[in-house]
Amino acid sequence: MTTADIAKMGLYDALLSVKKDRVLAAVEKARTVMRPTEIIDALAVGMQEVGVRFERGKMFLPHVISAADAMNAAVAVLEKDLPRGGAGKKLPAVVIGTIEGDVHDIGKTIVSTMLQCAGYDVHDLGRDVPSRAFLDTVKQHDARLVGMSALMTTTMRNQMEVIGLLTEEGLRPQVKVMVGGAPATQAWADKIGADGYGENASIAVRKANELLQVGEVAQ
Ligand code: HCB
Repeated sequence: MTTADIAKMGLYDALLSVKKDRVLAAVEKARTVMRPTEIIDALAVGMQEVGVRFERGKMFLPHVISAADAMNAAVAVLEKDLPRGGAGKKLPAVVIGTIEGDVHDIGKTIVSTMLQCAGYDVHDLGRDVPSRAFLDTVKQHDARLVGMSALMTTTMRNQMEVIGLLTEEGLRPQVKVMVGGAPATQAWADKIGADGYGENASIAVRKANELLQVGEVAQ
């Protein structure tokens, strides 16, 4: 087992302890052997396990809230270490948000932060965003990509609604759409006519680069 594997396990265990100080200490250790994006992805795996345990009744809402708080604190610490891209380059405007009816924003915020670090002009609309607000912001900033997050099976259909609005307004050819959030899959993206699916934040940045034909930034 490599030191990076040990650090990864430490991050996972710390997140499942739902203790912010343990998570931040594990992040400090991991920083010496892992890239910031790898640390964020490892914490996201831990957060998904928190979800599984919550579903099985092995963790309760206060645990989920504490884990979410620890995750956000870790991302805030790591933000300054994230590779900055686009030096001298002006990357296109991107609109991102969590879809209407859905308040889950941890994953969306990670993707938003990493897109900003990659040099995109990110317009983060936050959570519980009405479908029309995505469209209006695309028009206002001449955005080239919409990133939508949905964490619930009951809200993910709103991603389809936003695609419908972009199509109605004739914007679909020039505006790429990327979906994400735990229930999303490539099959879902294909079904609703999205251009891409971001399984995690690193993949989402790579997918945005690919869709917008932007050169990669080292991660
Ligand atoms: Co919440 N919740 N929750 N929750 N919650 C889920 C999502 C359930 C699956 C848990 C369960 O019951 N099994 C479930 C949804 C079930 C369903 O599908 N119908 C659920 C429920 C039901 C609810 C409430 C309704 C509970 C209640 O009040 N009874 C309520 C929601 C109210 C509402 O939205 N209207 C609720 C509330 C909460 C909080 C507030 C306690 C908290 C959210 C805090 C916050 O986000 N600020 C919370 C959390 C934390 C979860 C779980 C445990 C974790 C979600 C998470 O943060 N994952 C989740 C369980 C699960 O997901 N299995 C549970 C970690 C992040 C890093 O992963 O997938 O979001 P991610 O993001 C990835 C990836 O998808 C991708 O990159 C990210 C980074 O790697 N990505 C994108 C994300 N967005 C992208 C966009 C792109 O364009 C591209 C890539």
